[in-house]
Amino acid sequence: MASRDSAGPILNGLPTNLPDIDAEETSEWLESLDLLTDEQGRNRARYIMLKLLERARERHLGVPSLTATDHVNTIPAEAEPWYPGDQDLERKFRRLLRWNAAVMVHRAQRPGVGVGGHISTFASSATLYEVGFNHFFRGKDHPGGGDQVFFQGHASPGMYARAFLEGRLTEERMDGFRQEKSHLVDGRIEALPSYPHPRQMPDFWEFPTVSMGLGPINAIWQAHFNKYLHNRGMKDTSQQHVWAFLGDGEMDEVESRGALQLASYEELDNLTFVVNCNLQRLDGPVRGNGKIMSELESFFRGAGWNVIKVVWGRGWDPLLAADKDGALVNLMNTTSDGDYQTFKANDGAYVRDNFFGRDPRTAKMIENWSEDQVWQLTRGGHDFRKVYAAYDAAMKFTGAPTVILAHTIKGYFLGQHFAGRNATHQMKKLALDDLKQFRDRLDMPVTDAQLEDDPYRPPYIKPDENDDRIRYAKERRRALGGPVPERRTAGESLKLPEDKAYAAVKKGSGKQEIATTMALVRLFKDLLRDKEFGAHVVPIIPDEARTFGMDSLFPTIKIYSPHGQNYTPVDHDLMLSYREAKNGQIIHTGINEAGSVASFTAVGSSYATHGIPMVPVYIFYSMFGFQRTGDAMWAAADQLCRGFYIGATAGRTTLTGEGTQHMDGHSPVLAATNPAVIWYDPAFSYEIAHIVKSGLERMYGEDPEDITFYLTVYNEPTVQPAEPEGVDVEGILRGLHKIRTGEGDGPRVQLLASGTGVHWALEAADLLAQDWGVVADVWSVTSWTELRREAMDVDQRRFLNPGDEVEDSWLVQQLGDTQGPIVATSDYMKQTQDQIAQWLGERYAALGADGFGFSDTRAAARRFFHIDGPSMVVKALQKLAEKGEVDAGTVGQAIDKYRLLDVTAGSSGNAGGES
Ligand SMILES: Cc1ncc(C[n+]2csc(CCOP(=O)(O)OP(=O)(O)O)c2C)c(N)n1
Ligand SMILES: [Mg+2]
Repeated sequence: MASRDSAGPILNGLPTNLPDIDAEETSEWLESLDLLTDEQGRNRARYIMLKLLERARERHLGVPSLTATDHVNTIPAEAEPWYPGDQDLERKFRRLLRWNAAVMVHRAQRPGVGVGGHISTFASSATLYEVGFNHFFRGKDHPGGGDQVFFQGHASPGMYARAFLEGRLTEERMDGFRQEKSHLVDGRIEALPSYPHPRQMPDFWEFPTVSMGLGPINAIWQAHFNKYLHNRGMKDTSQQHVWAFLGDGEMDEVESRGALQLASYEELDNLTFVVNCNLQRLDGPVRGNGKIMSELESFFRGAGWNVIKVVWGRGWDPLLAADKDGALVNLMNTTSDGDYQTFKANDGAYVRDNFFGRDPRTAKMIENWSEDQVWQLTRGGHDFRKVYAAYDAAMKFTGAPTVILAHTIKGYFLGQHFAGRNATHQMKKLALDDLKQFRDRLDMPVTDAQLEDDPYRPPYIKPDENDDRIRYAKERRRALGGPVPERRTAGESLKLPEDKAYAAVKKGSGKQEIATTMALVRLFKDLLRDKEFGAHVVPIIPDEARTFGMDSLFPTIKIYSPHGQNYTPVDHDLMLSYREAKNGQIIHTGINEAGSVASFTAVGSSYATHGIPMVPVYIFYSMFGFQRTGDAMWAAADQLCRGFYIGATAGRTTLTGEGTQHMDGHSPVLAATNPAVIWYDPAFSYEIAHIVKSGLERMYGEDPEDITFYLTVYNEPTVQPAEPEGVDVEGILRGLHKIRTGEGDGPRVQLLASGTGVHWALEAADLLAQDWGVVADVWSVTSWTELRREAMDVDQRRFLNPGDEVEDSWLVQQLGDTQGPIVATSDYMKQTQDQIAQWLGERYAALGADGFGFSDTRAAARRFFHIDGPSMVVKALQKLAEKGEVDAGTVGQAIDKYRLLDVTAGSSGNAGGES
């Protein structure tokens, strides 16, 4: 195998094994390069080589692209645009922001409160944000529609400080930072959440970003969704831009990088990432021995992004212009991030000695400079002109997304104890001396006495409305369409489908056996046909449409692709041909659950971000839902998303043969931890119809709730019964309804089951009657979790309001007066069924599929876990025997009769179904 060296000088290199068809010509070219290098120096030769590469790319010669450039600004000083702002007022306003942001966090550390916050992150990114606020970010009233800005979570104090100065937040609220329930002023809560949390502050924050990595991927899918709405003709989003402000440490999250290729493939030029490269994360340097900016540059460029580096402030421009032989650039290129950080934690003398002093030519450049002058050389991310030039270029770039890599200092402006220190991220307050220096640096009208009087409460500084700085800032926002961030919810309403859309599914499947997955897909097909409503449904499918029988949707509603379909699909002559279209309705995300949830998040919050309610229906392989992307689903809940999660191929035993990493017996337990997720585990198609209808009414009806519905559906084909006359719709929706009343005399039991387990309970009821003379009522539990939540709520109300009459929960109303033991089962771990145990006392016994799944037949797997029909029978007999209602010997007889310990004797379950 060829070693890297022998593969040629350029990595992933030139094809060295090509024959040389004109050796003489080749050697002439090589000679002239040698000559140039010898006579004009390496720097000149390098320049020529780079120019040649540039030309070669222009001429499409197929040479490898350069992914890294020198550690200097991408936009040269002479190409910078004119700066349109009032620099002086903007600088003074930034100072007010710096002060108030730090003071808010500092005051939250006052004795007895001590709730913390972050100071250094915003200190490093204030200029990055302010150039955006003054010149780019569009508010909701802008004629082109508003921008969507993802703020770095830990920079929230800066956003609050701005809202405070703009008059959007009061001083009381600032003082309630991170005391969301306890900061009362005249009996009212006056508080602010720690980070961007739309659920806690729904008229302000739009995007929860503080779980690092979710901001970047969600921003990409938000930009994707904006184009989707546009290409489908649902909204003109051509003027709306998505901005994502990210940390350089955050870029190590897989979610931060894992969707970059999608953004370039889809040509998301409506998206700009701004990575705040302060070279530090929480504990210390991001790449002490390396260079995060160069690494990210290569990475993004390799993924097809437009990359703009903002490395140095304008003070460096004359030095770089004078750097004829490249000594300064060489120093810049070869200094590691760890050293850059240390420079800014020291002083001008240190920088002179340890940076410029490393080469006599660079030392000479600044020989007559004072230490202060050296110290004043800033990084690009703190120079509003450089930042403006980058944003301006990003906005004008078409055909690809842009990333701006901005070099900054963590803790900038906060003084020696903060700037560049490893601990700076976690420093939540300023010592008295630091406060005084900070005040001096910012020129704040605060006296020593004020600070000394109560060092925990340095005053906020808010000039009145007529102050030039405030007027300017507010005028800029007015011109750009109003405040940012702002979340609005008053949008258009959705006309829900009429009852007839549900009729076919309620009729059942006749003699045909169909799985509940299929029933659900049929229902959504019918809903899609609704003229007005149908267009609002957005099926989100990772690479599993065929598994779920959704390929039949391809030819009708088509797969969204901004490029359309420029090839002839291999199956073009088939009815179910693979169809992509620019106005396609299906979002096919590829094998990409993280991307799917990001897409769900953008679609499911469209009612707010775009004022257009859209209904995401994200259908996924059950196992790869809540456990793989649970955190993103939590963030979707924070973002007040609405829509349907469909966990298909659900259950620990139902997906035959797929084995332990596919057979999901626990997602409902995970989903139960998310308060915004309403889980249903329907057994029959008519239940699905009522649940989906209720979901649409609750999420998109007159008085919409900020919830998501989660349905688990199975791939086991069974006959779907028609909806029974007088079906208990309330019971279906509240979590429990009786589907069979046992006839005759004899000891009585109650059998509870959900999803595909309902068939086992029906089997058990038959066996109990036939073999043991026991009468069983059978209940379909559509939601163990909802039963529990309601029962807990009743308990809580009784606990806190002891005198009040509180109605029993549905669970107790339905089961409280029934007769006999209660035996429960499902295709999930026992904890699922145990959710209702505490209200049913010793009557209750649950079976469950605990442990890892495995590959086998359904009947064998159900027997192995002892959750099947015969296991229910034995459990019921045992409970009856405990009460003396059947003879104690029957339990052993039943175990023998059904060969309960023999997995080959299982009888519960069909074969077949897609997986
Ligand atoms: C998923 C996740 N893991 C860990 C954290 C904790 N955390 C908060 S901020 C931070 C460091 C951030 O560093 P960076 O992204 O470079 O941002 P900076 O503050 O330097 O701008 C960490 C680890 C988190 N918020 N989310
Ligand atoms: Mg950082």
